[in-house]
Amino acid sequence: MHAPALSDRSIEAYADTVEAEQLDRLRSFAEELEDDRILHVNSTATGGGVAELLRSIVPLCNDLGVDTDWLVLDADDEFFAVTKSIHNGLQGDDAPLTDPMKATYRSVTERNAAEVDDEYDLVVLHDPQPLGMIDRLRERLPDAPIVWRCHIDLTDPSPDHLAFVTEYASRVDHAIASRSDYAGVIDVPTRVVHPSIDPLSEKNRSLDEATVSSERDRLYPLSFDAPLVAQVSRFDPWKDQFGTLAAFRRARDEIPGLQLALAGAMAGDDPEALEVYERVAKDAAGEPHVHVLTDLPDTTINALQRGADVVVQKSLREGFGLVVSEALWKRTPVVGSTVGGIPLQIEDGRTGHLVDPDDAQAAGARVVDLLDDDDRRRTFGANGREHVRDRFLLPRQIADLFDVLLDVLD
Ligand code: UPG
Repeated sequence: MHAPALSDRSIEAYADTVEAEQLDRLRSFAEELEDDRILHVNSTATGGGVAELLRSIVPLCNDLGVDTDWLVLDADDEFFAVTKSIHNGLQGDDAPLTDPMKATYRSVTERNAAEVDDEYDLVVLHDPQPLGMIDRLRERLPDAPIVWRCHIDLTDPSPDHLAFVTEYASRVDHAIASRSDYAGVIDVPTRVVHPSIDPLSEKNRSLDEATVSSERDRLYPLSFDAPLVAQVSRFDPWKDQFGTLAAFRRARDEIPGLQLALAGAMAGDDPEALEVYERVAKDAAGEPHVHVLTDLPDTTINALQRGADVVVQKSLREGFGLVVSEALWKRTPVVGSTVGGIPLQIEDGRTGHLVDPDDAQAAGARVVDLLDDDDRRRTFGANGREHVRDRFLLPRQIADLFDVLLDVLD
């Protein structure tokens, strides 16, 4: 196990952005947890939504006086091939799950669990990757409740994968899911906590003119002066970059000069990323208006989400979809699919548009509607910012998390 390096956060800094009541609620829960030592475990320090959340949650919990650590599994490609298969299976894919794969999962998770020190009062395991630690953790920390935080879309899991994960997940003390529809899929007490974005992170903070200007230069030949559609997502089959490409092509028929940016990262625990990236890049080859971009720094992602006229998130499954709130916070309307957590964030006709996940043509038509109407884009953008401020910023998520942890420790 290893602990990622983190930058400090201070709760005081959120006072200008977040309602005082939300901060008071957070501080009062934090006081009740001040004698507890909490550990979060996941499978990657970089790339993807879970690492994005923990990078902000962990330092802010510590600033609030709640002693919180974050450890990342030490594992190799073989393990990550197994856990990506489990991830895909839970989201509904008919992915393989053989006995040797299960054995790999068990041995890596047990080996990591043996390294956890025995002074924690509560452990939060994120997603299926570390769940296999449960028996060893119970031996080492017999009094510490174990919480499973599931970030996955559990709308239609494949039965084999669900059975395998349930073997472990049904033995945790409590689970947390991102939407009420996912609670109850596994028979264990479950509360819903919506994820959130950090308005002060490098990815989401406001940018001054000089920074925007240097980021523009970095993104050249992509231009913020011509109409621009963007998607920011790991290269992953569920993110449906091919659907976005089809929507873009439909929109470009009506908006000459329209550009598309497909920005994607290679998360450390995602062995499919390179292959999906290569397929997307090949599909878009010969279209100079399509920019397939990899591993951009957070400041550049920030500038891209601001510079885009419309963001598209046409996922086929999506536990929540931080990228939707990231764009709305920057006043960029989003066209997204009616899956998972996306409809919690996009109010159709108020902050963006919702489309059927199979209907790329409808997505393209909605992009055109938005590009054709500057006022509508501005209004949706302003609504989106306030919707995220009310519901999807970091202090609210940590308060909800603390609320669950206090219940579990009770
Ligand atoms: N990102 C980058 N650079 C890229 C691509 C992505 O920084 O090139 C970031 C993106 O800005 C966002 C994160 O990676 O902060 C991706 O998060 P998200 O959109 O939530 O997707 P996942 O990585 O799939 O995250 C998982 C779930 C998702 C959920 C999240 C937190 O699939 O639905 O919102 O966990 O619960």
